[in-house]
Amino acid sequence: MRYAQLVVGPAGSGKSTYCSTIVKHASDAKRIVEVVNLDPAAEHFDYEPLVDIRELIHLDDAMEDEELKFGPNGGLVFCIETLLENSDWLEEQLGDVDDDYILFDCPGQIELYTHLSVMRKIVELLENWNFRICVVFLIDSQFMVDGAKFLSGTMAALSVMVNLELPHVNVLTKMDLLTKTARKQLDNYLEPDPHILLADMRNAHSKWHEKYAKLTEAIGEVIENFSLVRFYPLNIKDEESIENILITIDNIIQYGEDADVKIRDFDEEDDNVNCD
Ligand SMILES: Nc1nc2c(ncn2[C@@H]2O[C@H](COP(=O)(O)OP(=O)(O)OP(=O)(O)O)[C@@H](O)[C@H]2O)c(=O)[nH]1
Ligand SMILES: [Mg+2]
Repeated sequence: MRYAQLVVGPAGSGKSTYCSTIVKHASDAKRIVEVVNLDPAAEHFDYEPLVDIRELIHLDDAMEDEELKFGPNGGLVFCIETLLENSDWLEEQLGDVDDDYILFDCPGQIELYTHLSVMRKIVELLENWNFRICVVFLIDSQFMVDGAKFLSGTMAALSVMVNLELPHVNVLTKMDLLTKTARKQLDNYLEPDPHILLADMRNAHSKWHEKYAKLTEAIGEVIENFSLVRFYPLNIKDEESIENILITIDNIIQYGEDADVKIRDFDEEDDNVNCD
């Protein structure tokens, strides 16, 4: 068995930072976690990728092509489709290492996960290659601190769940940036309680709420009754917070239960540092 996290979420939600944070945290525990960059437009990340889609195709290739003439969003979908057409390339790059653990750092265009089928096809490929996958949906906690935003973030998380049909963990990123008041407000929502949400939206006296109060209420109840959506806060400055997220995901993909946990001999590695 092989293990993977598909790291998805809106633009700038912290996907690449999450990947480098998990790699660093894991390596401190002498555990090997690799990252694959699936973002053809990535400009910067703080990890050494095992595989980089930009070596196959860069967003600029699609946008600057005289015939294709794609804009950034169409170009991105084209790049992921190109990756699918070249699945042999990806398979070869990933190798065939039993019990490995890979984070897939995905692009930030939310439509890739909510209604297009390209990411679903990537998932099918990975499953065929024996990966057990957990989707990690990241959302910036700063956009979740009032009732309406929380509801809209929840709906985004739900549509990813429904579209990708995989075990799923929602993570609230950038907790270190929240003020005390915002953190308190967010705590009310972490175990989603439609009553608190509704009270909050009622207090907002918005026209939308007046008109759609029943809809908001119904959505809130569906979320609660089916325990559909839960959010895990992540503070990358707190090792315990990182560990909690990792343990949660490991349990979901049953990592460590039937895997020979990979441990790297760091002393040996340090003697052979390759600085190219
Ligand atoms: N303080 C703080 N900043 C963060 C955190 N996560 C991400 N950032 C910052 O937020 C910005 C975006 O982070 P990225 O990790 O590049 O986000 P991304 O989701 O990979 O972005 P795209 O790939 O462009 O969609 C960067 O400036 C990060 O330094 C966090 O947990 N805390
Ligand atoms: Mg990124």
